[in-house]
Amino acid sequence: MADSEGSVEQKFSLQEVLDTFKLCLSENKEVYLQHYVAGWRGLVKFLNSLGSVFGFISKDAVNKIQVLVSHLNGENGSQYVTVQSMVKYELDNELVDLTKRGGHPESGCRTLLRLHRALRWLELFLERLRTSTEDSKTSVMCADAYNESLAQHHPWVVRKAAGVAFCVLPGRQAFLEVMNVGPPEQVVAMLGEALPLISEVYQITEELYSQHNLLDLP
Ligand code: 1PX
Repeated sequence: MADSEGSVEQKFSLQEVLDTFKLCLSENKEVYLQHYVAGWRGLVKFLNSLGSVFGFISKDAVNKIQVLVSHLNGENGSQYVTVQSMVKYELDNELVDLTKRGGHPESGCRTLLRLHRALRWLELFLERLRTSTEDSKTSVMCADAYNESLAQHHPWVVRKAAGVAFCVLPGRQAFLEVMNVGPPEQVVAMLGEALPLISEVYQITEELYSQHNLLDLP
């Protein structure tokens, strides 16, 4: 399995994240929570390799991953096999704060929604990276993708901190190198393979959340 739980030294590889997102979708297009979380673990590993400026971002992502893992490993874990079953279970049992924060601040639904919004950022960013040229700036691609997606859900202070972090991102070439795929053309090819998968997982989750009116969970 592509999950790298517990491994501290393993290097990030885009291939590994790609494999995990491949495993995310079941035959009838349900999203396996276990692999979704493993995909995020891989991405966080990458973020950590970029340095401590990104610590506050990675900390929040790890926190959300842990909340989901504890649902998965909890006594009702069998209800959390897919995002679809999680949504059904939590809604049927009134385990989600729907309009304001209350007794369920760590529901699977609201926690996954935060990562889901971040997945849209990832999709936009990777698409920019894929189609970028040698003189493109990662900081600009990252900020543009952020402003188009996640930023709309963040207060001023978080947007400000994110903006500062983007400025210290490595340049395009170094960035492509830390992906551990090979020469730039190969990274671009792999991104071309990864993006439709990420996009499909995003789209399926988005539709599910929209059907159940869950896109604005507090
Ligand atoms: C192959 C290239 C891969 C790049 C991988 C990068 C992985 C990025 C992981 C980002 C995960 C961000 C999760 C954010 C979830 C969130 O929106 N949380 C906020 C709301 O949570 P709450 O529980 O309070 O409702 C929370 O306030 C967030 C705080 C942290 C700041 C989040 C800024 C996100 C910027 C995303 C861009 C990451 C830049 C990475 C550069 C490559």
